[in-house]
Amino acid sequence: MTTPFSFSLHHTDGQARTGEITTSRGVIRTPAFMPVGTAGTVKAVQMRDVEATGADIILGNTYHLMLRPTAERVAKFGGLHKFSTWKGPILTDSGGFQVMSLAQMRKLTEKGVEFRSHIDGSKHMLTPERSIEIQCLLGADIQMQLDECPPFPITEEASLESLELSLRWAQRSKDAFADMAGPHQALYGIVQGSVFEDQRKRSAESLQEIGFPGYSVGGLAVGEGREQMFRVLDFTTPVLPKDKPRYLMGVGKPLDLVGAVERGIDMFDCVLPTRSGRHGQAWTWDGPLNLKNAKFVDDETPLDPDSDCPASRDYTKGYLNHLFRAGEYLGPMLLSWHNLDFYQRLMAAMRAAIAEDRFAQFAAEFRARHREKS
Ligand code: PRF
Repeated sequence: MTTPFSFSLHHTDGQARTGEITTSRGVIRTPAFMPVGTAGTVKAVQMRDVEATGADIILGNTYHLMLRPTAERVAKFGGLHKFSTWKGPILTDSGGFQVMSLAQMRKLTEKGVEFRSHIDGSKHMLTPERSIEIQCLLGADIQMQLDECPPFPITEEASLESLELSLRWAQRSKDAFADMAGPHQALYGIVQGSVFEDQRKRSAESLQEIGFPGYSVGGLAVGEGREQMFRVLDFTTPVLPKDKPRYLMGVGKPLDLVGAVERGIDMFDCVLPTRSGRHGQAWTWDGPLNLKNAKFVDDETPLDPDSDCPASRDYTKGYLNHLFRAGEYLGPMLLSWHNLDFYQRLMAAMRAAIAEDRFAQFAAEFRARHREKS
């Protein structure tokens, strides 16, 4: 018997919550950060090393995998878990957001979104039903409804129209999921509504009428800025059910994570730790460091002697500086690994602070120490 999907809330401290999501492939401790494994790989980091950082779940992308190597081919290999060697749970995004940011030609209709591949220009159609079919072929444990993430800024009228479309797609996604998936899998609805309070409320309420085992907050971190994002979360999380996980999509920097956890978010994903790691940026308790900077040439200290991650503990900043200056592959590999480790340690610290009713103090201390400009 496979374990059905469930969420249990262990403790709350203000709006911040800690708990566990149980899936047939393992437990996800929340608040959780999901490393992004877009194309079936967490870029430049081996799965065993991702696991050793303490990540309980990774994210995969419908859009990239449907184009290459195709969902059908992944299914032939036994699904994305076997194909990639990641044994824990996998969450997949539905594809609409990536179509809008990456595909060459896009035509949005009631039926779905038609687009041309950014890889070879071939034509494809993604409907709510096809997105779920692909996510099932991949074997995703947590799946996303197809939605439209509108650009920012957007007028109230255009946002409402987009939101209504996403709600109709939510129902179609749920119907398709009921036909194709099992009780060990879960489908999340995605709250949209840009920065408009009444629209966010309408979205959250309508999604709850359809009924989902988890709720994502989409349409944020699209250029509105941190303060606006926090303001939207301030009125969005209170209208979501307490007993279901809440996932803030595509967020963010460490200070975004702390502020969003403070506002009741349970799950995150972001390319930042791996992407910035590939470009020479290391995230630390004190803030980001640019390891390419000449000031590190003779620095004989590691990024974090207290970590048990080899990338953080065993290599000097001077060596990392050398790797980036010499264009060596190991530079991006080590910094991606270090950044993932730092993100997991930040999440673990937040979970412990919530469990011990000292989250406000933790957040204040973190904000006092963490400087975003290096
Ligand atoms: N919708 C989906 N995926 C997403 C987003 C969204 O709004 C965002 C917005 N930050 C990131 N990824 N489906």
